[in-house]
Order: sequence, then structure tokens, then C-alpha cells
Amino acid sequence: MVSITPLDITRAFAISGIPVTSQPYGNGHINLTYRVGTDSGATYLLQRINTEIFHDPAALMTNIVQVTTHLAAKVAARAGEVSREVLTVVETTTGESCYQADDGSYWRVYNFVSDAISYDAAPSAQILAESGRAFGQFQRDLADFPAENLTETIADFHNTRVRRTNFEAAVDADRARRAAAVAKEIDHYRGYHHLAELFTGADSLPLRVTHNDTKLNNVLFDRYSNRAICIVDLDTVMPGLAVHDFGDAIRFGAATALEDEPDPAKMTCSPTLFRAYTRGFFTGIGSSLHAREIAGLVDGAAQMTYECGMRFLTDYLEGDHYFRTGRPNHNLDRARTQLALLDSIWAQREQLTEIVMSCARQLSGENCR
Ligand code: ADP
Ligand code: GN1
Ligand code: MG
Repeated sequence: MVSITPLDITRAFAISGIPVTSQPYGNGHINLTYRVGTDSGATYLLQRINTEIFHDPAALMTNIVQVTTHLAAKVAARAGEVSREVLTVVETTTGESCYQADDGSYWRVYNFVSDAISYDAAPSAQILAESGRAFGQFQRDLADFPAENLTETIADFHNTRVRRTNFEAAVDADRARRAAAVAKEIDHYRGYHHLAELFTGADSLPLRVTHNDTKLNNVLFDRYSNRAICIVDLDTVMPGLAVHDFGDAIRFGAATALEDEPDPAKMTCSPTLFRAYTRGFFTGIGSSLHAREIAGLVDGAAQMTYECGMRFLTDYLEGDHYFRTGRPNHNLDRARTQLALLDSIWAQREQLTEIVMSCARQLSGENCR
């Protein structure tokens, strides 16, 4: 059987020219991504949507089309460059936002944002501050988006209690027979199980339209100016909490090591990077955060680190079926770095709270120390 190639798939879309080159692209854990070049010089980003995770690709794409249309209007209103600052969905030749290949797989195409770069680790505090500004602006731009128009693409995505329940079920089932070897890590996560209760009580925080996957590598930077230009990976834009968007960005961006660093001793939360992100985030989001949200930002970072780390360990216990892995124990390494990071955030929470409060006093972000 001849298998269908990325070039064949791209021909199903209303692109300029004939696709001639394709290479795997980026470091995402979920979708399969290719950069595709055509004989006209135009470049596209082709993705196979992971339908093990996103069960309704058409609804997912409807979300993305609506969100990008909304963002494009905001960018145009401030005389920005819409084609570089917002993802552009390329339709199929029959006018659909995704394409189902003969083997049942679902694909989509975006315009490739050229001269842009994304980072798996913050090369400087300034870059991280820029990503904070961009994610803050993203939330501000979506503040008037009708949340009821969005389909929930993954149920209970940041429902940390459900994540805790799933983790305990994976420990009990021990499908991959790995639980005994990671008893120490399991207990370590259990020591933080109280974090699943945060933001669940009567004082729950306002629901906003949030990104929900605010990793630094989901921001594109202009290669020359290092300005954050475009937020990508819009699969999980759903109603959510500002503290979760903030917290997940800290988890990834204010870390002193890569998410999958094999030596967890290298992993801590850098107060310098934390301050930079916080400053940028406040600058981008403006004055719209409630005092209760500001007071919850450090807890949001702890909760997202606990949740994501526990998801990595859950996946390890279940035999690595969710996150893409590139080596044995990849998910275990990730689960261990998140534990080290969580210990570091938890030990520094007073200092980090002071940083948040000092930035909050200067909502514009200027003179934030
Ligand atoms: P995943 O869901 O697997 O994380 P992403 O949508 O984040 O996939 O894409 C993977 C990577 O591809 C991103 O981290 C980013 O570096 C890059 N990328 C995504 N969209 C574009 C685009 N339109 N133009 C250029 N690069 C992109
Ligand atoms: C996944 O798709 P990507 O690689 O940007 C995951 C996030 C995790 C992250 C950990 C849909 O993000 O929730 O925080 O990996 N996305 C999904 O790196 O599960
Ligand atoms: Mg991504």
C-alpha cells in the first residue's frame, strides 16, 4: 500500500503553487506538524490533527476560525500586520477548514509565519517578558469574545481534581507495570494533592476565554526584532481561568531547565524570569484582572506545574499514549523535572507573591521591580 504523503495532503488545500518540499517542524507534543514549501515560493504549515485527543476536528476548527477572525479584527483595529500576528487558516479546495484523508486522518493548513522563531527555553528575561505581554494581550483581545460560541475541545482540561483522579486510577491500574519503580515520584505528587482543591470553592474565579496551553513555544517571535508576534496552538482556546494561563506559562518559561531535562537537579523556578513574565503579562492584559485573580497567580503556577507533571506521570504509568515521546522514560523525566520545579515554586512562594504584588502596583508594567 502506498501511503499518502504531506505533499499529497497539502494539494487538497487552496494554496498558491504546487507543494514541492516538506519537513517535520516544531516540538509540539500533540499534533504532527510539517513545513511545506511550494514552487510559487509560498510556505505553509501542515498539521495532522491528533484525533485520539481531539475527537471532533470540525468543531475544533470552527473554534479556531471564530477565534482567529475575532483576533484579526483586533489586530487590524490597532493597525497591526494581520497576516503575521494572527494564524490564518487555509481552506481546502472545497471550502472546508480541514481535510479528511482516505485513511481517516484529519489535516489542516495555516499560512506559515515567516522569519519567526519559537523557543523551548527562554534565552533571556526580555524574551519571556515579551511572551507574557503577548499572552496578556491575547486574553485582553478575547475579553469580548462570546464564550458560549466555543466548543469544549477537551473536557476538564484544567480540572485539576479530575487530573488527580485520573492519576490515582492510573496508579491503581498500573497498566504498564511501572508503578513500583516510581513509588517515590507517586508519593511526591501525592504530597501536593491539596493543590487540586485550589480555585474550586465558592470564591471561584471569573471564567474568561483563555488559551490554556501557554508554553513559550506556542509564541512566535520575529527573528530580527525578537518581538512576540503571534500566538499559535489554538486547539485549547476555551473558557478558563487567567491564573491557569499565567501559571502554565511560568511552569514552562520561568524554568531553569528544559521540560524534559534528564537531571532534575538542574530544574528550579528563576525569580528573575518569573518577574519578567509577570511584568510582561500585566503590561499585555492591562487593568482587567480582579484582585482575587492577582492573588491567585502564584498558586496558579504551582497548580499548573503539579497538574502537568502529574499528567506526564499518568501517561508514563499508562504506557506513553498521550504525549509524544522521543526516548524511553521521556515522560518520567518530564514528571521528575516538574516535581523539582514544583518544589522550587512552593519553597519560594512568598518571594514570588511579593514580585506579583509589586508588579500589580504598577499595572502598566513599568518600573516593576
Ligand atoms: P502542537 O499542538 O503539537 O504543540 P503547534 O500548533 O504548537 O503543535 O505547532 C508546533 C510548532 O510549530 C509551534 O510550537 C511553533 O513553533 C510552530 N508553528 C505553529 N504554527 C505556526 C505557523 N503558522 N507558522 C510558523 N510556525 C508555526
Ligand atoms: C501539550 O501541544 P503542546 O505541546 O503545545 C499539552 C499541554 C501540556 C504540554 C506540556 C492539548 O502542549 O496541555 O501542558 O504539552 N497539550 C494538550 O508540554 O494536551
Ligand atoms: Mg504547541
